[in-house]
Amino acid sequence: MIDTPRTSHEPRTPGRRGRSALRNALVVGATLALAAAGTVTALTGTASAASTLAGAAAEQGRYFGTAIAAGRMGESDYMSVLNREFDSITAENAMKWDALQPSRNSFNFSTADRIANHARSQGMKLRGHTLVWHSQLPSWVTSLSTNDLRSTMNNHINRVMGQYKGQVHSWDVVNEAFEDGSSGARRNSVFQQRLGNGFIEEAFRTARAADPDAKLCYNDYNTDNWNHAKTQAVYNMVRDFKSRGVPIDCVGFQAHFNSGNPVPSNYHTTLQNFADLGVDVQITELDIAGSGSSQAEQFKGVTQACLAVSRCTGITVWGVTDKYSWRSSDTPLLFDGNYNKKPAYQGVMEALGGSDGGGTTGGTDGGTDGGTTGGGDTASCTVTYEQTERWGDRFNGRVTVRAGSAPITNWSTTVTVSSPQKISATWNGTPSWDSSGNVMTMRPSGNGTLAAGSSTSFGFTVMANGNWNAPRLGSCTAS
Ligand code: 9MR
Repeated sequence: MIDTPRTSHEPRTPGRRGRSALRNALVVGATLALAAAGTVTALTGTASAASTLAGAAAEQGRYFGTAIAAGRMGESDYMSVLNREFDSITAENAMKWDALQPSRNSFNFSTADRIANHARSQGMKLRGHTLVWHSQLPSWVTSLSTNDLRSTMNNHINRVMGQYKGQVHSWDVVNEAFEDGSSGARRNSVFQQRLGNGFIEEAFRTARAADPDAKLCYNDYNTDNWNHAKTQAVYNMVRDFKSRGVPIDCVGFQAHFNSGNPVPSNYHTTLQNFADLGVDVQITELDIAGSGSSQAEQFKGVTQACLAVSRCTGITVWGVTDKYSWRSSDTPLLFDGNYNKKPAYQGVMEALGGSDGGGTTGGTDGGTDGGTTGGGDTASCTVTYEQTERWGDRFNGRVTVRAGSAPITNWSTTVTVSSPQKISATWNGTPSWDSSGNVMTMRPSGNGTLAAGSSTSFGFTVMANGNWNAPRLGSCTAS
């Protein structure tokens, strides 16, 4: 379930063999789908840039994720932006110790499971945050004796990683174990006090045994500037772990930036130096206080720094919308409180080489920021996906396109499958393809008119080739 990161940035154009395999799959799949579904549209090959964060990041061999709050999962705008734009989820709070083991040996996975199930149903990856952390730690833990704390820490890791085994691509095994400032010292947490420096190593060894397929990360903040003592202290620990064979696969850079702690000019150097130790690096909690073009430039810079480091495998922003950010007044995210794309979004997309994508599902009022369409009387549409049939080697999907509160005369949306999946047939729409063959842009067959609130649907067959993840939908653009 772990994707192997690509180590170069050349476009994923299928080679000669890939192309002919694709053509064969199309012919076979088209025949099968003909029997199953009637009309089959011939497939053509027009290029178009990906129009969502996840789609554009995938073109660069990266994931693009967000933290989500379980309590917001009932909000349709929140969910449609989540499902459209992102392909990896981190639980903002639901997988922390106080949420999962509020009292000794009493585990409660229900909220975290809802998040994990959502990720699975959408074919998204899941990041695990976090196993051992001094914060959001119930008070019963802090009063344990040394031996009790050791077995409790290991038990917590085993139970939680066991619950999500095979689902979490990367776990933050230990979070924020170093002090800020110039000391480079370990943080004086209960784990440090009782178990000493060795608790970090012990946590990683336990974690490796609990889920050998998950990537094991050390995660921290204020480790972005290469010259900072904290960065050096974490680097020295990772170097020591690698030299002694302590299992560590990745380092998470939280990347909470503001004017007092701006994106450093040596950020790329930091990421590259860690990667050179033989670990992946991930940007795990990105948010940047600010607005407008200055915020956009910083988001662009961070994204470029990740793309410049082949072992930087993905970016996670710390929330979907400014209105639910842990520091909302800083407006640090990519979507404003009405789910309009901000200049920061365009900054990330420019770095990823994606197209802005145009319309969003909108919020409750009209979009204001050029590339978006909102509600009101502006033409808009939303898209939803469901799997309709499944066979031993393939499945059929149906996408329903629904007009917003105004009638529309045309629409388009994208469906992205993940390699080695291939879309082998389509019906009730006119598809075109990007150069990878993984991103299908679908437009109406003939008349694209829809009355306000009414819907139409198109369908397609996906040859699974062993990958049963749901396809990802891009934005729906209407006129
Ligand atoms: O965003 C999280 C917020 O909702 C919680 O109240 C807070 C409690 O500590 O944790 C926030 O997330 C933190 C993350 O788990 C670790 N790095 C710093 C994040 C922002 O504080």
